[in-house]
Amino acid sequence: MSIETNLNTSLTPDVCMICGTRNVSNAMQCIECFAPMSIVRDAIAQDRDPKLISVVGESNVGKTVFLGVLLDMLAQRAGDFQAIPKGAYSVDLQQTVISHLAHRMFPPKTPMEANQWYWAYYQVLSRQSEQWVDLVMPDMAGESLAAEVANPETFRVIHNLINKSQGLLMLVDAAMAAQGSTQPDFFAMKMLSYIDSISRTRRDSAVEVPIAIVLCKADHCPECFDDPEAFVEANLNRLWNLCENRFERISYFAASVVGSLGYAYNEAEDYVTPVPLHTALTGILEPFDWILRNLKPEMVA
Ligand SMILES: Nc1nc2c(ncn2[C@@H]2O[C@H](COP(=O)(O)OP(=O)(O)OP(=O)(O)O)[C@@H](O)[C@H]2O)c(=O)[nH]1
Ligand SMILES: [Mg+2]
Ligand SMILES: [Zn+2]
Repeated sequence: MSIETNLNTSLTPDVCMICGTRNVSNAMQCIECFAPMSIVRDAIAQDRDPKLISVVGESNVGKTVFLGVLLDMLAQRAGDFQAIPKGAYSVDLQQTVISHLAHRMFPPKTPMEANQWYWAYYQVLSRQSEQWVDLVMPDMAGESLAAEVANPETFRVIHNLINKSQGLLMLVDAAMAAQGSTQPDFFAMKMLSYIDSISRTRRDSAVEVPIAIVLCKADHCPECFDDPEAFVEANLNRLWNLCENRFERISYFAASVVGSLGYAYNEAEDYVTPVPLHTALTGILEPFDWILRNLKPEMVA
């Protein structure tokens, strides 16, 4: 059996790009971490190593909605970007999110099991830099992230994904923070200290991976659009201090997907569901644009 090697990519067919496990040829998903094996094959066909960008944040913060809408904007040539999905699997997340929003619903919660996550592999051209970048962006479940952060290395796929990420978008629930809840502040702190510990950066130097802190659901507290950093300093002060002390490349953004929300009450089951009456995308591209301009040059082995 001969192993194909390539000049411009360090990838090998049938070896998972995320965890390095060798799989049987033509496997659909990695047996170890469930990443779609087509990512490796597509990347080898492109003859370029893809870069990994992860969207992190606790459950219900809005990761799936944000990523789905972002991919859809890129595919429609929003801003300075042009993007091409590599493989039909890359379109599934954006299709799910957009078709739910078109029916005035939010998409369902992401299951904890990694074999059910959506992955997107896009070739993105930034017209400003005139460079194509290949990006892999998985949609992780907030509960799995929380489980891994609480007990590091129990959820290997998350450990590998964060370790290999060349840029991170950390979503924080601005609406909860504005109401005085300390939960988003504590969760974001835990997440960042986890990233700090796996980056194995020495005490006297700061973590290099670029992290965009994105204040989500900013439609509930529009003041965060004016000055996202000031909002974080005032309402998520623990997070702000940690960013200042330990991280080299941090930037703050505010984002919202909905223009107006309604609420539907289910009498039989006694619960209220938010209904996105119309979508108004604000601040979605900016953090992505910043990450692309600040990507860490090499993957951490
Ligand atoms: N007001 C407002 N609500 C939002 C927005 N984006 C998401 N939401 C709400 O947040 C909920 C959760 O969004 P998801 O994208 O599923 O959250 P998630 O982070 O993927 O959650 P997990 O899959 O459990 O990790 C949605 O059902 C909406 O109710 C937004 O821009 N504005
Ligand atoms: Mg989700
Ligand atoms: Zn794997």
